[in-house]
Amino acid sequence: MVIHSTSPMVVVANRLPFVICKNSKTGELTRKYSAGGLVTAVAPVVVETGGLWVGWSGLHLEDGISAIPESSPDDKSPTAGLRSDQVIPVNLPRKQFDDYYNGCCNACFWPLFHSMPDKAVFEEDKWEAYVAVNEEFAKLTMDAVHKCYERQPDQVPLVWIHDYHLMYTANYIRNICNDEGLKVKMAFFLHIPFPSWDIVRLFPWASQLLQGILGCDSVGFHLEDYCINFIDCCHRILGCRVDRKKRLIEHNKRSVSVHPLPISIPYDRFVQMAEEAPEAIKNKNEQQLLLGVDRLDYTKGLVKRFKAFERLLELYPQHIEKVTLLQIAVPSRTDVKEYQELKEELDQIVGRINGRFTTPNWSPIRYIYGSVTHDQLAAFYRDASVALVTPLRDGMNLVAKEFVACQIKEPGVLVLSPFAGAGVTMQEALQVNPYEQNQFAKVIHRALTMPFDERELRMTQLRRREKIRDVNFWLREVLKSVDSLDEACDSKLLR
Ligand code: GDG
Repeated sequence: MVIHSTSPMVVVANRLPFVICKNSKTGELTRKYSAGGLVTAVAPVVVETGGLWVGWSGLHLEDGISAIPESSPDDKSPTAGLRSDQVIPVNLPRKQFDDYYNGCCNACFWPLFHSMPDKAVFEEDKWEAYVAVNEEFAKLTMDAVHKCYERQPDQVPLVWIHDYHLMYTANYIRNICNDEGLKVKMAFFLHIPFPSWDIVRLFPWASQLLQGILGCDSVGFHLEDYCINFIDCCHRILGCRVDRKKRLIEHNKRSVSVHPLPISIPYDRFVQMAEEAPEAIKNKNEQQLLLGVDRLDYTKGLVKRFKAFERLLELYPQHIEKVTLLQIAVPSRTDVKEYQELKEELDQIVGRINGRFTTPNWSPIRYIYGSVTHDQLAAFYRDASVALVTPLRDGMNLVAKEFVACQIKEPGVLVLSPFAGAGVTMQEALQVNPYEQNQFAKVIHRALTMPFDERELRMTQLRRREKIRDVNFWLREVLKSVDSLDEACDSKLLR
């Protein structure tokens, strides 16, 4: 589907839509594309509007990237049309990148924004690295803005900044634009939750952070609740005047609009993959598959999920030899200690549960520490009886949506935590509070034994909603929220 936007779109994200690989012998650079819903949806708009993408290439300053390689002739990915002069790589010294990315983004903002402040590490030098890196992103974004004006002088570029890595970038861009007398539209989208005031104020530099985001004209979150939290923080921490009903914040004599924009998936692409993928499970009639698909991250609640599964086997032994839990845990942030410890804990729990219940013909848990191909993933989604999407906290969670899209055969059941953003709209799922083991086990049992009619009814409703509200719908809503800027925010201050 083509999405029309006249403004050249400049996407600013921690990563480019592909990584650059350097051949250690020849020094040759190539692009490696990793498919994700966001890139699939957004890259074509950047191409179509003659925009640019600013982000980290996967290499460091020490690696000495001279130029961005063009896409290869056989490249069929959504980024194939992105010419090298539409890509601006951010190359940083390794140490600075590490302080910014691991030290501040992953060790501080990630746990804090998932309302797990005890895990958050607050360190001044890491915050300083974050600020410096955000400034570097802003400078390179200005190069992109200049290129847009050279190529399309009559169009005001739309700068779209993504996620918790770049919350301080917009303010810099605004200051430079003001100095140069340049006009840009600026939007920010946060992919993780925005927590309540009581959590945000623990961050020692909270007011600077909020002012950084308020450099934008339009700020988007997955949920209404996250919008409310952000508006509340601007009011209570910065003392801004706010209009909660219209979701407007007054800052530095400007109005900033706030929008709930729940992200989604390329639904039809997942349906097609499910139609084409080979059988995932043998002996399907005798075996039921419980499926979990997550990055290995403490927010995803894997420890509690395994323990609830163990409780299920204790409370309902009829599932022994009949049900298998297949957990795909994709390695993530492997150089952070917290993640290494979690991996060890999970290895032990899986070993213990399998040791306790395995019979000559069956093991209760199949645990893949790694990733599977998209086709395999679609086959698992299609053939699973139950998907367990039970994070302790999650901005949205795309796995819940991908699972229902792929459920093209016998309808299965989605077990969903209300602490995922997806839990707010996917009301026909079986909701479970992952913190309480007995209830958790009972809900899994209910899912495994649910009558066909009820499964079908729930799944049909879930699929209908996700088909309509897919990632293209989301992108159109984002563009609408930016288009409405002129009328809503053109310096009309709150009364
Ligand atoms: C952040 C927010 C928000 C997983 N295993 C494999 C694989 N995956 C893909 C899934 C899915 C993606 O990874 C995971 O997306 P989630 O949304 O579940 O989670 P985060 O990575 O934490 O994403 C989240 C999201 O941003 C978007 O705004 O929903 O709340 O935390 O697409 O399919 N893909 C393949 N093999 C695997 O083994 N190919």
